[in-house]
Amino acid sequence: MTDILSEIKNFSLRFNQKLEKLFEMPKGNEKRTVEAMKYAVLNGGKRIRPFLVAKCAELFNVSEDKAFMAGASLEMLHTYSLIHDDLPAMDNDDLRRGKPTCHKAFDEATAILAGDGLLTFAFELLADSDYENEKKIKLIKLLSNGAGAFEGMVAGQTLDLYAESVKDCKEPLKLIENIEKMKTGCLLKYACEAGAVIGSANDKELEALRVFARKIGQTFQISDDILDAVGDEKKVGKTLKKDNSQNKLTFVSVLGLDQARRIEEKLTADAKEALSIFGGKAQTLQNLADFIIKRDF
Ligand code: GRG
Repeated sequence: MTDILSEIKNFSLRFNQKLEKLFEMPKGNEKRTVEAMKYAVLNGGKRIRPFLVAKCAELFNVSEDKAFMAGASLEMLHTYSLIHDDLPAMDNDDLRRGKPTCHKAFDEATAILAGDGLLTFAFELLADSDYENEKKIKLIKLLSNGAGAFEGMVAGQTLDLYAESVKDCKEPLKLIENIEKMKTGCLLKYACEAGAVIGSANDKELEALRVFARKIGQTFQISDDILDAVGDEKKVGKTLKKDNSQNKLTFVSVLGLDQARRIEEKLTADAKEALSIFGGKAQTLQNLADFIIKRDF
């Protein structure tokens, strides 16, 4: 656990140094939005998604440097979703990554623009990257699909908003599983797919990584719900116990804490098993699966 934690932290240090260099500050007043984008992106964050891209790519002997641009563009997109999720019209949060949310540090209009800017920047980075054209197009297609409103993250967020108004839901577990699959799972799936695309994985390898992603996506959301219920606000860096006070459907409210923990353990075992075709090369990814359920932030 400590090994994987320090591996992720060391990765983040290298990643953040390169990430910062991607922001060129405009000279005019338009720089305010770019400052807000930079504030939100460089404001902490575990960097799990770019770490996943890099480690999946490493299975195919692709260097961390080569995987960087796919990870960076994903982190831009992920941060846009956090900025917009924190807005008063959505979750209305004051704290993100232990610091004031983007709309608190700047203002609401700037935070909306910063999210828009990051979403667009993600695709610009991929378009400008030095991956071969065929891979670039695949990455752009997969990312837009995973982030989008038809079956991706925006679709999941839409269902989540709708779920808040559903009274007496008949199949709550099905509903939250579906929300999680799109809202949280799609970007984690993309992270694994991106590593596979960069590494020219074959169909069997791509499928194994997709199964792994699905399982860790579920554990990621369950652990997020557990942290909301019983986590330490200082460590997690955001306002906790909101789910309960808002009567939200979550894995903890539907299954109870013990059952949620049992399911997480089974999913983690399945995630690790999915990687068996890669042998010892997948050890770090298997450790990451363990980290996701044991994390306290
Ligand atoms: C606003 C279009 C739109 C989408 C929002 C990201 C998201 C969708 C909602 C955030 C709410 C939430 C708690 C989602 C569950 C899991 C999740 C995505 C947590 C945040 O990701 P971490 O823990 O965050 O990787 P860091 O800060 O480490 O990057």
